[in-house]
Amino acid sequence: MRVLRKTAVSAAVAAVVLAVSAASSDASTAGGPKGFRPPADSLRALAAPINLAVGTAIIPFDLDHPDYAKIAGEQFSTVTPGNEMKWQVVEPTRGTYDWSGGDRLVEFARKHNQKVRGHTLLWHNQLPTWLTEGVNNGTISNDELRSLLRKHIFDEVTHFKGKIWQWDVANEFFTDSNPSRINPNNFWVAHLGEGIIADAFRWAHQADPHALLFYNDYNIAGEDGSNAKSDAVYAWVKEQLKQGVPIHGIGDQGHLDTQFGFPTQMKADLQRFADLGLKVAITEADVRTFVNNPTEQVPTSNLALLAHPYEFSEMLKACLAVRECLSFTVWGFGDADSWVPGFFTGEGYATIYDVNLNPKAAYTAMQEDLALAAHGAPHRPGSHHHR
Ligand code: 9MR
Repeated sequence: MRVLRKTAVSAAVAAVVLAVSAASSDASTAGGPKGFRPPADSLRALAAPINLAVGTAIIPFDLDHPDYAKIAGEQFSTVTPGNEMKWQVVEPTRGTYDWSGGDRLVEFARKHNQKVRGHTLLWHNQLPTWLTEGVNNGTISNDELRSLLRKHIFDEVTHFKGKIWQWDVANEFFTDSNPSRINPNNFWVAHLGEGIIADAFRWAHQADPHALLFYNDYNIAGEDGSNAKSDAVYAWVKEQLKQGVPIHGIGDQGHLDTQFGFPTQMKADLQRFADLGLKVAITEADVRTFVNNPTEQVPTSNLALLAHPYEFSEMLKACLAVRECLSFTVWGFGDADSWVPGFFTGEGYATIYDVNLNPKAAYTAMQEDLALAAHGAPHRPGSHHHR
């Protein structure tokens, strides 16, 4: 069945692509400024008619590699720096900023008519050593830590002001427990209290009132099975909104693993955030599975091979079904560069292109879903019964 469906839809993709290519260069709305036009069958072009941004994290930061840069530019309408806007990278030495990576990404995005997701201002990971050491050895007091954070957020958001579409202001504050709650042992919470999250949003909003400010986390769209983490974030964000905290969106990272099955309430969870008046986004999509050989990235079973495109497709469809879902971003697009094998022993195959940057079945599934979402299925001629 799956195979038949795929064949039929592939024909639909082809038909749409022909129609789009035949149209005049006006189709460049899908594309970009003069001189740059993405292919009609690219993910970004297929998603353009419904105004969904399809994105990728730029990991590795390989914008000089022609094959890599070609895919990054042609397929995606939004980009996220994998690491280049994190505090550790932008202020490796206290008081000395290095914006070079972030600036480079912003320039790449401008050339390719892409929007930028800024990532991330307040997180417990990838902090500069001078900061964590200073806090741990007592030379940086909590008061000073607070003013350092305020300065970090103001300086960074101001530096990129007007160039960032969505900022992941705060990242990964909730526990993976049932019930879930803001982690009291989180570096920021332990030193400055839970209210620091709201302050971060207020500071970011003051620095760039036009950027959309997101709370970003993993397993907050049902991936934990119990929905406990989603419930906790939902209750928290509802309260923040009541207090007037400038939070505009919730990002579900979307790091899935085929061994757990697809989280069927993803769409409902995204929708209930949207019903609070928030935008939503899938911000770091990938689907890992068990692999035979980490360097070859070949799944161990047929089931895994089938589950992989299925889960990408279901996740994309959950976003497509929710009007307020603005963007669907994958966390890197090539298996050779994914973070997964380094973090999950024995797992991999998590992205939509293989180790040689050839598109996988998950890529095709996304093309098909986007084509259907944007253009519908071809109309059938009426059937006449002959007696
Ligand atoms: O992809 C990032 C990788 O290069 C870094 O080594 C890692 C450090 O923790 O962070 C990765 O990105 C993370 C993102 O910033 C937040 N969500 C989880 C991502 C994968 O670990």
